[in-house]
Amino acid sequence: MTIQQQLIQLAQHLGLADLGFFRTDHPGSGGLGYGITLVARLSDAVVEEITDRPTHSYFHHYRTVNAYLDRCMLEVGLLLQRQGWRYLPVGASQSIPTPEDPNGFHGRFPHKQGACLAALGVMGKNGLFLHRKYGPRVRLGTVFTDCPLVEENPEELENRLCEKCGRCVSACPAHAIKGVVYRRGMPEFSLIDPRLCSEYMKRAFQKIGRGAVCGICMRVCPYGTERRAAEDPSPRETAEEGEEKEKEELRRILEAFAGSGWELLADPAREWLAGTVAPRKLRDAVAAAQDQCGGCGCALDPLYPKALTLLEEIWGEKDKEQ
Ligand code: B12
Ligand code: SF4
Ligand code: SF4
Repeated sequence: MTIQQQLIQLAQHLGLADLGFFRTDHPGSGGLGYGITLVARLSDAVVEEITDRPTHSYFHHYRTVNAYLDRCMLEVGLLLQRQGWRYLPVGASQSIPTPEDPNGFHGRFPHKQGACLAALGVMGKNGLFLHRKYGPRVRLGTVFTDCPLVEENPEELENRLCEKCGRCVSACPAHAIKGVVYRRGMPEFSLIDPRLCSEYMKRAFQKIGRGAVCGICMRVCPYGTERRAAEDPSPRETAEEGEEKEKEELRRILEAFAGSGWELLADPAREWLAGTVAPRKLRDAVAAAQDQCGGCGCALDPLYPKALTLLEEIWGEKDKEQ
């Protein structure tokens, strides 16, 4: 298994929603040259309780997810280090004041930039990174390394939804969102005024989130929720097309499993293809096979994590409903 496959497997094991790879010469990268973006999904239930103010639950969730991301970045880094590479994690939510920016409106590296370069999504008018599937309801992390990783999605994605929308602009109580659609190469803070946002949070939400959170511009954004039902095919394809492709890919993997001659895996895969096995049973069989054979270097190795992800993506929600 390549190191990149191991990283993807680790990310799945840790419960991350997505992982991306990019090259960079940003000064924050410590000259290491490669970046890994980690994406953690926020709870829809928590985000949807945000109204014209954040909630205590959101503030707690924000802190928990930051700690979780910091932990995941460490695990990713330790895996790289065990194999002889250097790693440098960027604090999930650390602002670093400098003489040029005493307010600390910058981190060591803006995670959003890495996430865009890894083509995991796009920048929104709200100044947030919109994940291609989950919209702005994600938090991000970045690990730099000198391990030469392959960029999987060198093309940056396009955002067409913001052009027709402006919900975040009207919802922002601080009038901090300028209403501009992001274009590559724009100067910093072309999208939002960080001072208006920060001062408003500190003034209005001191007793809820110690002035560190708000999230209204994330709550109201339809990207990743209503986008799937809308006509806009950005960033890549409609949800239906995406699901069809995922099903087709899963079918090909299961055909490989069915032809493996390994009972543990071949039997449930064959039953799946014949439509006679429950998603949960197949998932358990693939996970057991991965435990027993994963990492042995055979052709099935990279297929286990892929199959588990596809099963989760296609059947995860439906399975939970059962
Ligand atoms: C400082 C900071 C703030 C400041 C400044 C906000 C800002 N927009 O930078 C303040 C206090 C205002 C703030 C507020 C909030 N924040 Co804040 N904040 C940060 C922090 C610590 C640093 C951001 C930074 O360095 N900004 C510098 C500016 C210049 O960069 P940028 O705006 O991020 O990105 C620009 C470029 O990177 C460019 N870009 C995109 N692709 C490319 C490619 C290339 C090649 C180049 C050159 C540029 C480029 O596009 C952007 C627009 O100019 C990050 C954590 C981190 N290290 O990233 C969290 C972070 C940005 N915050 C986050 C969040 C969620 C919030 C809030 C909703 C508060 C909350 N948690 O409830 C609000 C939202 C405000 C808003 N609408 O943007 C999340 C965003 C998640 C997401 N989905 O995008 C982050 C990433 C934390 C995390 N770990 O997830 N925050
Ligand atoms: S609310 Fe609308 S305009 Fe704002 S970021 Fe989301 S899609 Fe774009
Ligand atoms: S976090 Fe709140 S104050 Fe800041 S830009 Fe978003 S809606 Fe406006």
